[in-house]
Amino acid sequence: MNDFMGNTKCLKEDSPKPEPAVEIPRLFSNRFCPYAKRVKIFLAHLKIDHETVNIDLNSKPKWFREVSPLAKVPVYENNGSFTPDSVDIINLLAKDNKFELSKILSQGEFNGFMEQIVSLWYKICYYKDLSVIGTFEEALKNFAALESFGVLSKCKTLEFDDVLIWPWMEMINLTHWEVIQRHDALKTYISNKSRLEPMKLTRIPADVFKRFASSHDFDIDL
Ligand SMILES: N[C@@H](CCC(=O)N[C@@H](CS)C(=O)NCC(=O)O)C(=O)O
Repeated sequence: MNDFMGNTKCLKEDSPKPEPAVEIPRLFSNRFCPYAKRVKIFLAHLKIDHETVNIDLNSKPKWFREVSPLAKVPVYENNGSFTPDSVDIINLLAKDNKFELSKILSQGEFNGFMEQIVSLWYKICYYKDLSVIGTFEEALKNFAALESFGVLSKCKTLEFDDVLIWPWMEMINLTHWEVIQRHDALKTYISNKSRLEPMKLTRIPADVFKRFASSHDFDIDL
């Protein structure tokens, strides 16, 4: 797995708390967390040098709630302040770097992606509920048919929507490659966006993802 994701073992229940980040910002992360990956994609795009501290989500460090009140990754630490939540971190980075965030998908279309496609995908892949496969494929097909997604899929540049949806698109392409192949807009999307540098830097190799999905070992291959 590319080192940009931070190929260091996760801190666990008894791991000591790291000293405050002084020279460069720090991301409390996890190599397999799609929300952390959103932030990694944006950090790569902005070329922001940073340190990565991976957290074991099965055995969280005792001090973790001090930096993350909901005990979730990602959390961005910079100059003594801690920002949780991928969207809040991305907005903060955009503001600090005077980066204009423009969207092609409407808020409703984006929410639909998260509420239908992403949640059904978790049901299938994590909870092995195969009864929703038909509904999942239908939702993906409807998303692929959106005019705005057609526009997004043809853009060969990184758009704000990509930062938010790519981590799941990448995983869906790994787990449901044959469904992607049946829809031109999805195929074009994967093909165009996987060529972008931030996507290359944060890529999960298929074999590593497979081993993680069957073991849920956050330190797999390290
Ligand atoms: N809304 C948060 C969600 C973050 C999130 O759910 N992260 C998961 C890992 S992918 C997590 O830390 N889960 C730990 C837990 O819920 O105990 C964001 O956008 O950053």
